[in-house]
Amino acid sequence: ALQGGMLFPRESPSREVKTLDGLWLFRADFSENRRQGFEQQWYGQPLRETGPTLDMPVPSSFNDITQEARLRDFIGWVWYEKEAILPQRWTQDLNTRVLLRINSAHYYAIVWVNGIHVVEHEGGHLPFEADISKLVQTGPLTTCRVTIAINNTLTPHTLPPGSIIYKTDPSMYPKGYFYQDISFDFFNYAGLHRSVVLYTTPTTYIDDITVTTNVEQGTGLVNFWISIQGNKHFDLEVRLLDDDGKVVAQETGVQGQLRVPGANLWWPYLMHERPAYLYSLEVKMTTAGPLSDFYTLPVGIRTVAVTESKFLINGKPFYFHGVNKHEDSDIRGKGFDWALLIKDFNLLYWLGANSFRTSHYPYSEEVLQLCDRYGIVVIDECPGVGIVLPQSFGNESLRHHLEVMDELVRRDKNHPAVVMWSVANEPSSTLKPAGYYFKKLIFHTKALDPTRPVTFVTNAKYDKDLGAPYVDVICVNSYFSWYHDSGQLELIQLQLKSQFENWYKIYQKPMIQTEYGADSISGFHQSPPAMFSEEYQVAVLENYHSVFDQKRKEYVIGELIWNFADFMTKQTPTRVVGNKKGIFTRQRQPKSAAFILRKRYWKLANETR
Ligand code: BDP
Repeated sequence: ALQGGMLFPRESPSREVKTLDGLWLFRADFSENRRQGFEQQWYGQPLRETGPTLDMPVPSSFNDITQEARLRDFIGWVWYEKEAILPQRWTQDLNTRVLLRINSAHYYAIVWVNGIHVVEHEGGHLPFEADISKLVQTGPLTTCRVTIAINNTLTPHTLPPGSIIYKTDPSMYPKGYFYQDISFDFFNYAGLHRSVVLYTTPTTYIDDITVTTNVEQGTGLVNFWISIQGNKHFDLEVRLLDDDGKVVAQETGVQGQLRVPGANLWWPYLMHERPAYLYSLEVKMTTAGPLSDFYTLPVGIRTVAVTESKFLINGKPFYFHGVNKHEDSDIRGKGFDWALLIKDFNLLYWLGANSFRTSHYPYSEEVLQLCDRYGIVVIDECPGVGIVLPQSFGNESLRHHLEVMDELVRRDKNHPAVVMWSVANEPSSTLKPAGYYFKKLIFHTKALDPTRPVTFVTNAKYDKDLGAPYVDVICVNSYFSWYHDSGQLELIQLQLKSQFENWYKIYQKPMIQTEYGADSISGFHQSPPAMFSEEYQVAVLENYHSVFDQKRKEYVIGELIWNFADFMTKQTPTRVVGNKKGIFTRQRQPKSAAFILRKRYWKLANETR
C-alpha cells in the first residue's frame, strides 16, 4: 500500500508553489557501461564540473532537442540538474514543509538534493515527491541543487515492458552492441516530461482527500475522507461551494457526507444545458497552535453504472464518440505544453468528440482537470501496453502492475471526468497465465475504487481471451482491411458485425470499439481508394460507421477512432516517419477523415442532447 496522498500541488493561503520549469543542465552518460555518472558521483558536484553538458528544456523529452541521432536513440542514464532558489521563509520557518515533486520522469528516476539521495521512482507517467524540509532548513543557505538521474531502459518487468537485445556476431556488429526492443507502437520518449515543482505545506497538513458521489432523488451526496498528517489534534471544516461561491453544505471531521438538495450534476458536455458543473470542496484544517492548512478540490457530482447493454452516467445512457490520443508532438516529444493542450481541446470541440481514452498511459493531471471542466469523459488507462512476453505475466510484473494501479487511482480518483479504468491495452490475453493475472489486477483495481467500472482493451479472439471474463465493459480493437485482408474494404462490414455478435453472445456486456482506423498520409489521394490515401482512411471509417449505427441500438456503447493525431513510433518498415492513423497530422491539421468524423460526432451529440 502507498504511504500518503498525492494531492495536486495547489496554491492556498497555507501553500506556496514554485515551478522549476525552464532550462536545466543535462548530460547523457555515453560511457560503455553507462555508469560513469555513479562511479564519479555526478550528483555530488555541480554537473558542469563533471564534463560537457547541454541546456535542456523542462518539460520536454530530450530525444528530439538536438541534431544527434545518438541522443535521440540513447539508452541508459541521463542526468538533469537545476539550481533552485528558495524564499527565506521556506528555509527558516520550521513549521513549513518543503516538498520536491516530479510530475513525470520516464522511466526510472533517482533524485538528489545538494548531493543527498532523497527519492527514487519507477514508472514514467505518475508523480512522486520527497519531503526535503530537513535538507533545506539548515542555516542561511537559500539555494539548493536538484540532480535527477533518469534511465529509460525497459525490461520485461517494466510498464510498458521491453527487452534489451544484445548482438554478439563480430562480423555484423561492433563489440557490445545492443538496442532497446519494444512491443508497443509509440516512440519511447524520455526525460522530465512534466513540471518539476517545489511546494510547501504546514507541518500538520491535509495529506489526502477522497471524494465519491451519489444521487438520491435529486439530492447530491458527496462522501469525503480526509487524511491529516502531523499533529494528532486538529479541527476540520469541510464546505461545499457552488459555482457562484455560495456554501451549499458543510460538515466537520475527517469523514462525512455532504447533502446537496437539487444538486447540479456533472454531465458530459452536450448531454445537459448545464454540463460539467463543478462544486468546490474547501477543506480547512486548524490546530490549537498557529498551524492551519487549506486545500480546495473541484468536485463533480455524478454517478456511473454499467448494465448488460448500456453505460449510464447519471442514469442516462452514454454513447462514447471520441478519440484515442497520445502525448506526442514535434520537438518536445511527450513534453507537456499548454499551447498544444488547448489546441487539442479546441480540436476535440470542433470534432464534437465527447470522450477519449488515455492510450496508452496516464496523461498529465492538467489534462484531466480540463476534462472535468469541459465535460469530456475519460477512460483512464495505465501504462500496461505491449504485455506480450510470457515473462511479463510473472509475479514480478504483476506486483509492479498492482502498484501502478495504486498510484494511478490515488492520483485520479477524484476526477468526475474519469468514468472507467483500463488496466492494459492489447496484452497477450490468450496466454495461460493471463487469466490469473487479469483476475488479480481487475479485482485489485475494483477494491481500490468500487465506484468505477474496470476494463482492459483486447484484440484477442473472442473465445480465447482469458481476461475478458473479469471486465465490466468489453473493449475491442480491430483493423479490418488493414493488417489482414489488406485493401479489401468490402469485408469490413461482415467482419465487424461478426466481431460484435461473437463477443456479445459469450459475455452479454456492453462493448466499445476502442480502436479502428487506417494510416493515411496527408495529401495522398487515390480513387478508387488505396491504402495510405486519404480516401482509403475515409472509406474504412464509413464502413465501420454503418455497422456501429446498427449495433449502437443494441449493446455497442462507443466508438473511439485510432488516432486523434499522427504520432512518432520507433523506426520500422511499416511506419512512415511514425504512425499515420491520425485524423489530424502531427501538426494538428485535418485530413479528410476529420471532416467525416466531425459530421458524425455532431450528429450523435445532437441525438443524445
Ligand atoms: C493497436 C495498438 C496501437 C497501435 C495501433 C496501430 O493498440 O497502439 O498504434 O494498433 O497499429 O494494435 O496503428
